[in-house]
Amino acid sequence: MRKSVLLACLHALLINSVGLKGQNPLIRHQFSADPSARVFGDKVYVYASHDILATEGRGRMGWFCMEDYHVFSSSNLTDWTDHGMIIHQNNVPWVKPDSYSMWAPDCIFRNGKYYFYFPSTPKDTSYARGFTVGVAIADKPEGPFIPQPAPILNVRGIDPNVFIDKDGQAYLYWSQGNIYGAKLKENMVELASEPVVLGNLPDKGLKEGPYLFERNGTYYLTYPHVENKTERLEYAIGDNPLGPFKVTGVIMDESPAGCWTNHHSIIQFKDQWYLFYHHNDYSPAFDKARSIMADSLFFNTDGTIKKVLPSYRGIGVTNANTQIQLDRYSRISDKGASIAFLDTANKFQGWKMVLESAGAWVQYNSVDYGKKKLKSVTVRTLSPAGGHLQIRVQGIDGPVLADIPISASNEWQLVKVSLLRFKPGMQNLFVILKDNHQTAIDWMRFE
Ligand code: FUB
Repeated sequence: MRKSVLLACLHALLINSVGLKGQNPLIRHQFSADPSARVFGDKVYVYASHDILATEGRGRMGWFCMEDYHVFSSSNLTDWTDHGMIIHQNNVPWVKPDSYSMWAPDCIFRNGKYYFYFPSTPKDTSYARGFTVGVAIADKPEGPFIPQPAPILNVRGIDPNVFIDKDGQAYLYWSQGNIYGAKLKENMVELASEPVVLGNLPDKGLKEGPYLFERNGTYYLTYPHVENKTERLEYAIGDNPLGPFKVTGVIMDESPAGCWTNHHSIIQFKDQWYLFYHHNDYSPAFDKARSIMADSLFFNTDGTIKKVLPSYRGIGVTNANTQIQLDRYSRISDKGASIAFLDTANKFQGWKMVLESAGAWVQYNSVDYGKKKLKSVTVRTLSPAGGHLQIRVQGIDGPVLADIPISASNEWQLVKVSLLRFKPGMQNLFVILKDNHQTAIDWMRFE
């Protein structure tokens, strides 16, 4: 094993023990992209690609640079574990060494095994002149995954996605300008039919990243498509896993920050549907360094999908006795409320909430206060002129939980006050600035 691979493994083991906290972006210690979320047992696993920044001699500057994959899991959608690197480009026999082209993957369970599908550049161009797709197999969802010696024959392209129908037939989808599909053999590593171009999708504009699922007998083929200038997530429906499909709608509009790609997956977990996707929040100036996000997804009664608006709040419940990152808000006031990086030199430090005029507010949904009476709240805050915050629940005019006068300081400080009352259970949290003294909030926690 190469030294770089060994170091990556050690790094992953360290991260594994740290634990990551929900909200968007979901993964907060490294870039992550192309999430393929899967429900295995009572957990959600996310197989993601891993953007790194190209440097001289490492990848192509200004382009995607991806050498390995990580898998993340959660049983509550709030606490995520990084299981570390599962595949590295230089440990796959057929991948061209140091090609940094480990693009969007997928994973599926069949007959006691986990099959991980990934695209990359083959060293032997007789497989494909660009990308092809290979498989690695494991006994557990987090690996270890053993790569097959050769890629799947007759597949040229990127973004593999696998679907197993109710009758047990498995299908492989991928993209190369168009979206292709073919049946897979029972062994899951060979095609059982000639690839076909999936029909009746938009003719113009790149389509890629297919993700197919079935609900109530309808097959939903979902895919990023460039209708205008950058990708948006669209879907088409059909009666058969290989189509034909009817273009039906948009799942998510183009990234408001201009991230050119989006790539997604859709799962149902404990009666709720979720969309996993990516934007470039930790790298606003370079959209090839992306971060995965997740938001709830809802269907209309006729089976069409309601458009998903990207949020900072994301998914999962936040316990009141953990650090509540208000900058990952559900809503803010039209005036006087904004977010900013805590440290522009290290964006993985995250953001702060900035309130600057009397009446400016932030709403943070789904905080679990539990049953046991909480007595105080601590806020990490910075307020040069000394601001005055108020915490309410249930609404902007709801019961006041705490009044927090902050003394003037140019340093971050921890301010702790007693709660005026306690409201048990799940609540939406509102924080309001009562004066015109600019006040930044890193986090708050109830005790
Ligand atoms: O991550 C590299 C490529 O960008 C993926 O394969 C595409 O789907 C797009 O997200």
